[in-house]
Amino acid sequence: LALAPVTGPASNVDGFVRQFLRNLNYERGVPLSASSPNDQYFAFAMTVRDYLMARWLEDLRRQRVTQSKSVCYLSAEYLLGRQLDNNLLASGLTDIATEAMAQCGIDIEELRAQEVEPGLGNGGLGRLAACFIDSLATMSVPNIGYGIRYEYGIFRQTFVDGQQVEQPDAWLELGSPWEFPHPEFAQTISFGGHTETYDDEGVTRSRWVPSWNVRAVPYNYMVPGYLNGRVNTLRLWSAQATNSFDLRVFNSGDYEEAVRAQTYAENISKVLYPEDSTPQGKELRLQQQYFFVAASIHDFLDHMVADDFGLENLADRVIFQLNDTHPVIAVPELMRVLVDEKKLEWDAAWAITQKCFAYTCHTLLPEALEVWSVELLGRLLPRHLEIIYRINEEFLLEVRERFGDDEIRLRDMSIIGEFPERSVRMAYLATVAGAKVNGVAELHSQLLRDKVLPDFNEFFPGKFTNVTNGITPRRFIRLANPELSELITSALGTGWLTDLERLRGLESYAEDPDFRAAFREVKAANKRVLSDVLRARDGFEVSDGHMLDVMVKRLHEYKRQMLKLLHIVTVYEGIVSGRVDAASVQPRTFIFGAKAAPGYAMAKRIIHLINAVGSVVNADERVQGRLKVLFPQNYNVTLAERLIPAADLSEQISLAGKEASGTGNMKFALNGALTIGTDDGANVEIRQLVGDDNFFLFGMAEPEVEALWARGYKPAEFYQHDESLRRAMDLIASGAFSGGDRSVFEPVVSNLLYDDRFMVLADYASYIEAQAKVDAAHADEDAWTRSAILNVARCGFFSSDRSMRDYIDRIWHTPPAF
Ligand code: 26W
Repeated sequence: LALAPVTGPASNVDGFVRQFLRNLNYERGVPLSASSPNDQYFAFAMTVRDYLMARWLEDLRRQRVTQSKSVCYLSAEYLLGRQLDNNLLASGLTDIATEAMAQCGIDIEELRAQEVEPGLGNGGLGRLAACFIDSLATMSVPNIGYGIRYEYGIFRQTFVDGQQVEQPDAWLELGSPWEFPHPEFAQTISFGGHTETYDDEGVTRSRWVPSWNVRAVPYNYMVPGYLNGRVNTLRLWSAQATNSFDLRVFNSGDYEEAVRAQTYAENISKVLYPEDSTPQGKELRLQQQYFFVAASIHDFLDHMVADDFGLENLADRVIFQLNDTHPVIAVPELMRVLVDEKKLEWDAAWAITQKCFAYTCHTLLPEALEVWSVELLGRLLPRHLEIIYRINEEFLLEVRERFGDDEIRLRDMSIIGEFPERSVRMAYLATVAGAKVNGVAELHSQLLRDKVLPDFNEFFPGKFTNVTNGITPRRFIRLANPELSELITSALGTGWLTDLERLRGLESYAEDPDFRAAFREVKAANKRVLSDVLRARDGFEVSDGHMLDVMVKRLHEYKRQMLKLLHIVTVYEGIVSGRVDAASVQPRTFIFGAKAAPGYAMAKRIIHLINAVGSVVNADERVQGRLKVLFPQNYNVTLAERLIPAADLSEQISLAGKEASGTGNMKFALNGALTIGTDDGANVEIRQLVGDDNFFLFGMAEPEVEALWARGYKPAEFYQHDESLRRAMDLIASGAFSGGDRSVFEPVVSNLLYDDRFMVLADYASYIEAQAKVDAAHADEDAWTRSAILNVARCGFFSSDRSMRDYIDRIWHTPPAF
């Protein structure tokens, strides 16, 4: 990879200082002497931005001029994390900027702390999108990421008496130096109304007569590649009321009603829905989805496709990658544009559409598969509903041709479901329309093919494929773990950050005692950094010499934070009951990080219980120095970057067959934590790569889960037959963690005993046994470090650069460079 020459206004310390002061004076309107940390942060960020600007403009121009194939990534979420350090790293300016700030007498750490991370996503899916655009820029693949500029991102989580309370995330309150509004490229997006047919020179055509519209204003964000001088674009849409919007109401003299209508339009990009996995079927959510995909498609067609570019060849110019079902309404929108506006024949339009889309599925939970009621879809997007009906009709005709009048199969495969209400199955629509459909880890893709969509797999041979997820090593190794990065570079030289398989070279170092000592020192240093962060942020004290056992991810029953908690209660109960000698227990600090969807009552009870167990355990002298439970509030990307490099043990304990992939699992392994995990998602591939000796496997595999369900799962039987489990559950039920009040956590206990959809009790014994192995392994410091190094050495596969290569080879077929 060629290092881009450092040129431009800020390419040396003097230049950086001058440009910084200029920005402070002319963009912020303050002298250095009177500037606030926020002013300084802005001027600093603008200086980095200025440096990247020429490249950005050039790459935008090139994307238009060359007319080579672009990847349009359509995603309702981008969980970006802080931008400043990433953009400094990508531009190679870190040292220059640090020195420049020192010369100005400014503490660069204070500037970093000013940035509020753009939390425009819920979890895995949104963070994956952010990793992918980083990799595409680094690999010089022309790409536009399209999404929504939510005014409020994922809520800020606080705990009040141990219970989650949500607060709005006003990330734009002080503005953002990274965004560029382009009102001149606004699109008008319509909704509602009715459809009609009309005579177009002897041809009967349909058209949509909408009843209201909003303006979609694009905001551009730079996506710089790592030291390659490329800058791609992330384009997020913001909703604004149109002037014409309520002319009628204004004219009727109802000023207040008109202003209310304005608010209605602007609500569309107001807030990110915090549900991750259970769609609520809310009208505003469908408005968000259509709003951003319609704006994106029109934007691309209007500004990126040359006038003389034949639409029949559109697939040579673009692939729209659908990040889960959230953007799938793009399919009937492109059909509407081609048929109603460009006046193509239906079959020609459908042939184009089927080549321009590909669909990634990110879940296996049936309740997470989005459906929209026909009533709602028809009211908001009547023409799109007609188009969906026609797509379905023609699809079912083909199915009938192939399989005969198999009514059950036809009903099962129909894009329109009939129960409990007539609705559009978005995953089916995406599957029928997409050139390819992929899952996000080998196991997930296999289950998708064989269990979720088997009829479609049979009908469309070759359509289903896998691309295992990945993570960007720039953010999650280089930025999050500078000490480890330096150690790796000292062993392997540079180059590994863009060719992560080179980490293999570390295997031999696992046998080198000096390297192991240095590796341990890195971990220890990262723990000290984390300790400082948690002290400042949450008032926590992290004890020295503890194993850090970390479980960070969304709170969901399938991920089984309850299983982790039962382990903690088991160890605690063992010590306080006197059956286990405290001195024999390996000192451990358990760290949780998790947000619960605001409407997910059971998840919120589990958060409450984690905090309750933490308060009791941390205050109990009998386990002092041995056990500690920490639950910092508001887990986000910024905190993840501190927690992961400090972790010893990574908890990946979902019920087999439920976690599509997981990406936190990859981040931990690449930062030298060992995994305790089930045979689920990408854990399977991690274990294959690192080897059984370097991974703590437990629990049922997916076929066993299936078999137990088939036999009839009775969780109470596990409770009755396992004394240790009984003691732990009884302790929770006794009110020991709720001041003697047995009612507080009764629903959690009952749920486990009588329902336990995710088979926590069935996997408990196996988990406890695996945790005993963890204790034993951790007692041998050298062997543990050896395993940790091998985890790093063998996980290069999980770079999102590799994921992008797989998408290019298997799905996009885009040329590798501009
Ligand atoms: C409200 C509807 C809804 C439904 C599903 C919202 C969000 C979703 C997402 C698909 C949930 C999600 O983030 N899935 C995660 O995607 C990651 C990236 O592929 C995977 O690593 C995780 O296993 C998967 O849970």
